[in-house]
Amino acid sequence: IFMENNLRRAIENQELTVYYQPIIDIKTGKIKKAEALVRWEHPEDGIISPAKFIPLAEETGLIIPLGSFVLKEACQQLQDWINMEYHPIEISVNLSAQQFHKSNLKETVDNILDETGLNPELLGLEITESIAIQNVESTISVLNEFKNMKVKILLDDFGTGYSSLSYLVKFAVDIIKIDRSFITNFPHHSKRSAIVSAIIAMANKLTMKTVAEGVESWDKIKCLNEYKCDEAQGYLFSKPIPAKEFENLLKNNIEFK
Ligand code: G
Ligand code: G
Ligand code: MN
Ligand code: NA
Repeated sequence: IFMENNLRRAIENQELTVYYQPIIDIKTGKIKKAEALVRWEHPEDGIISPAKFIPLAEETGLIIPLGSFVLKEACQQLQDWINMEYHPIEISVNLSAQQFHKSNLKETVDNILDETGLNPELLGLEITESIAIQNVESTISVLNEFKNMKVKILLDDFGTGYSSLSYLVKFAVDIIKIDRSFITNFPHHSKRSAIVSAIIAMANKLTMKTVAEGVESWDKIKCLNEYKCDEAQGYLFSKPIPAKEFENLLKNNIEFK
């Protein structure tokens, strides 16, 4: 209860802030997207990781206002960067199960796009396989609504859930994010390399794009490029950083090469 009230207050007092992690176009080395990742700037305890408060937010329903805050903040931030005519990018925002299945998410997203003026094609929503399979019928219909709106869908942490590959046909997914666990030890671990190359080949055949998560070294980039992976994200390029720092990367038209 103590923590719950603290989190409630944090949302009201605007102690939540959004960090951004670059997602790189492997071919050009340029920034292609920013993933929005929430942080709690606690007045005494400093920065608190979402891993510590997202589960609580989900249990208490606070994830609905929290999630709307992150969506609005990320869309507004990207529109600001577009207005400043920085190197153009897209944004992606993580969703939780409740937001996806139990709130009027389409209306929320519609309103935020309206208020911020952001082009829907520049917004991506990240859902995990476990969110998607919680209610397959609901997932199919929500994803089709976003497809009609031209909002992109990213399947996060791909390969760690229990979903059947047949869902890739049923669900209107645009981008597969290959989970960090497959990228760690890759390309030296031959079984992991086989899985990574197979996921990328499958995605390409399904005309989906791929993002490799958790990339921490250049040898991985070289190999991912050979496998025809489109984009990469990880500490090799940057950890999640505050908006102002991210803005400097855009301003300087940074190329990671
Ligand atoms: O950024 P970090 O590695 O600390 O994130 C930890 C976890 O919290 C990740 O699984 C990430 O997807 C999740 N997370 C970060 N920001 C958000 C958010 O705005 N909404 C939801 N639902 N999850 C988030
Ligand atoms: O679950 P999700 O993919 O949304 O989690 C994203 C989180 O993964 C980021 O918030 C970040 O803290 C973490 N992350 C991003 N890149 C790396 C990386 O290269 N190595 C590690 N260990 N974690 C990363
Ligand atoms: Mn994510
Ligand atoms: Na992930």
